[in-house]
Amino acid sequence: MKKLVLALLVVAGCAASGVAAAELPSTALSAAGSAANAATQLRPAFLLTGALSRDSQDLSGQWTYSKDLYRTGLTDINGWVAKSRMQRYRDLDVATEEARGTTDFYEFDMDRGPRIAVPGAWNAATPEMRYYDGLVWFQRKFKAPAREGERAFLRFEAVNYKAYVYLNGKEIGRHEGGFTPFVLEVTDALKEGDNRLTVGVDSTHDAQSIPTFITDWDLYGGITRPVRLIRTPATFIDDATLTLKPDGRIAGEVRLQGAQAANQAVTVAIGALSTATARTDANGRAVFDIPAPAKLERWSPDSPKLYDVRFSAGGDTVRDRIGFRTIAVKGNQILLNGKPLFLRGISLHEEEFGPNPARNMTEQASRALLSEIKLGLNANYVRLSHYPHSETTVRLADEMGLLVWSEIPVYWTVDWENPAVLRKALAMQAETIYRDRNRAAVVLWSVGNETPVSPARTAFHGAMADNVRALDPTRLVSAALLVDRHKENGEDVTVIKDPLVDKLDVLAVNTYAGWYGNDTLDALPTLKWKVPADRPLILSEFGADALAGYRNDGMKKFTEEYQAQYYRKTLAMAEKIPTLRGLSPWILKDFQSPRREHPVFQDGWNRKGLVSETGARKQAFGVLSDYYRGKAGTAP
Ligand code: GCB
Repeated sequence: MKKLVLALLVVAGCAASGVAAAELPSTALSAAGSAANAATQLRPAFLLTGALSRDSQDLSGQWTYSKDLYRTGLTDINGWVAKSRMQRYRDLDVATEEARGTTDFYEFDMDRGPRIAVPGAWNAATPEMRYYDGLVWFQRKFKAPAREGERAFLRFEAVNYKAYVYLNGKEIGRHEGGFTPFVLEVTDALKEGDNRLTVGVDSTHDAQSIPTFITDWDLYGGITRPVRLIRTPATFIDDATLTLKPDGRIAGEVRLQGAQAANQAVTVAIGALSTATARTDANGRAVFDIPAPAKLERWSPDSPKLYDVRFSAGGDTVRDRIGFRTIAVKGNQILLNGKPLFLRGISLHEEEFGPNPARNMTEQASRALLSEIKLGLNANYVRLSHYPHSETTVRLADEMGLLVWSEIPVYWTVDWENPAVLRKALAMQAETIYRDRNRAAVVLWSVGNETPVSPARTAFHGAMADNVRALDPTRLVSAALLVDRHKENGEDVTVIKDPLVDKLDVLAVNTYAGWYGNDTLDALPTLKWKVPADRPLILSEFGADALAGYRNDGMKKFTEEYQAQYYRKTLAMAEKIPTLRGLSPWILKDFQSPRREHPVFQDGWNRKGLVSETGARKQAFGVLSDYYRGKAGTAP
């Protein structure tokens, strides 16, 4: 095995510089190098925290597109620079050029191409695009009025998986990673009047991408979340954060960018409750550490109180709605605001209700899913699997009162020994944490899902756990681990045999006994679990497929009855684990997966949903809903 000195990796900001994480240099840190140092270097050049509250131009709508399966718009044969007749990003009007009748010709025309809705995955757009996996060029034109003295940025909330961004024919930046936002400055590239924005989107995953090319969910290529043109003053608030610390004080930080960033007065107002001031240092950074106002109401799922928080400095203002709560682990308990808590949850993919989802998480689409969880299932918790979900969803969880498990797609097998892959993972974590750290709902950062134990993999996850703690020491670290079953004194015992547990605050395991494998459902409650007594445990997944409406066929697999009985028996098994502090069964809704090709029961859908893709509740939904109703309000 190659030796990986994980602690010695420097990770430079990736989206920030407009450079893909994979292309970043890897330099060794000095002896002073630490996870904290490395984490600082993961900060993208621009964050625009609170972007959603800013003056902006939403570039959603109908864009045109051009498929480019052989990537000839990026590079020609033998890796040469692309032929000009293939370069989709050129700032030209093909029809006008053709009318001139020169010897030049073009093998694309972005203006006369087919249209597609942005945001949204192309897979849902036309039958031809359903399984398209490769490069597609998108274009839209927009008018930008001149604004003297202001800066302009493009903020992409997510492009799956790689993005190549051009404005008016000029490359603005690149980004790798399908679920995190990136911000590119376009102050100099923006023109008064018409602008041509072209984005190359490559959905292809490989052995070095995160995730790799095999998952259990759909490809969903495209500009899947909104794109906005954002204007700021010349010196502006790039980042503003506020959090309630375990000691009862409120800590925060504001970062200014621009020529006047140093030595500026900064004000933070928490609703009408309190106002604090500070001054930025030479780097434009101001920190706050103030006593929590006596009347501060704590955020919780039962009372998801959010405050309007206003950060002001040097003529710029950013607003956010922030909840204040503490989260901690004590022995085998999880404490929310100091009180023991049981996480009544469910797992969720980012896929809206409907027969042909496009992963377009409008507020309405997201609210429909979260309402089914909060109100239908009586839940207080959601596992947002297996990648960072949209900002819309996380903000709604804040508003509706659902605690959140957040993860990046370090899933199944990853190229553990490759430092470039680790760099991507750490950068992705940083982008997620910087985006969501003002969200009270988010309490758990997960560092992986079902990854097979090996020294290289454990070192990789260990570096991720250190990175999370350096970026955000206020939340808990977990990972969805595999369980191990063996015989002890002739008895079948389920254990966690994974050295990664030493790096985690909360243990979590996925278990599918009764679905995968040969266990009968009646055997489930008798299965013995031997897990650490001094640590909280979550069952991060369990589930069984059922086709909605397939009933009364004995207790066969894929019937609703089988799934319902599977839930009853698994819950009975779970009840016997004394350190169990939460559940997020797999999964709320049937979701698309190219792995699931049984023509009668699956037809391209993973059927472990408690509701069908169109929202029809299966019998097991009622089983879990009743169970959670009984659990609500009882001590864990
Ligand atoms: C798992 C994975 C999840 C799959 C699920 C299944 O363990 O974490 O992504 O979809 O099992 O349905 O098999």
